[in-house]
Amino acid sequence: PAQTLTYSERAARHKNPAAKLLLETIERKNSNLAVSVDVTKREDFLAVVDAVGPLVCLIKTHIDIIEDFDYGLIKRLEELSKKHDFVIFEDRKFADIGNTVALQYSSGVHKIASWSHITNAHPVPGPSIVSGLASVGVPLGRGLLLLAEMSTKGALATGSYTEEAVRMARANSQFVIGFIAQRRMDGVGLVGGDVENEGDFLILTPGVGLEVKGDAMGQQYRTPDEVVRESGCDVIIVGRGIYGTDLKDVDAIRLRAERYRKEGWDAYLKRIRS
Ligand code: BMP
Repeated sequence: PAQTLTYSERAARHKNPAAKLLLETIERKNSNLAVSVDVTKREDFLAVVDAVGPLVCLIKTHIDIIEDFDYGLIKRLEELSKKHDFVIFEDRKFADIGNTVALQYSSGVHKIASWSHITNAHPVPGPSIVSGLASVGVPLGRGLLLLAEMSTKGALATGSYTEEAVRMARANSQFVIGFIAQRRMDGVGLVGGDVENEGDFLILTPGVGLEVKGDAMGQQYRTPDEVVRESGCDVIIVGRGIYGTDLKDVDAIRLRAERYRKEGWDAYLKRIRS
């Protein structure tokens, strides 16, 4: 099972270019840390990305919250991605019919498919959301994550919904590279199948924090060790725990990123050695 393999062993087995790139980047940088840069001003966004860039495998964006967005920001983000060697994941959470999501992914102000290596979707519309996004993303070598679970209190993505999400991924594993989830999905919803030969899905996990257990709006946090070692997830996604409340203090941001990077990496080393 993928859980006991190294990231580079898994990179060699993947065909999807985005999955390969992410796994190789994790190994090269000894970092399974993704930072979610949820800030609303372009210059703050770029400053945080530049500060944490050397320490992360991936930068997660919510590009639609940037108030002074123009396409030049994408060029700057791509330059930083090359300079610091990280993958880009636009956390768009598509959730509409195939035709609409294909347009939302390719077009509009943000043209997500043209710059984001990875994006994600809610499985709620059924398999047509994957084929709609694949029509745009596959020719560009992109990868898709399905939201199989969520980190929030009272989330509805549980039980048979989660199982169906995993089945949708298995049926489209050239484009669906993994899940946003809280645990490994190996064998989930598999009826009479062969768990040993289960495809290798990446698990990217938000709801990670070292200082607090949650926020006032339903978010719930676990530690990198709980997420990576105990639950077998592959990438920790951290937002406020790293960029904090003072966006000008880039030294403090960098220090927090290094702390999470080390905790996430140590948890992975413990996992593969156990
Ligand atoms: P923070 O670490 O500040 O709580 O941010 C978490 C980030 O991960 C947010 O960008 C949020 O949109 C995202 N996220 C989440 O928190 N839980 C999920 O289940 C799925 C998410 O994409």
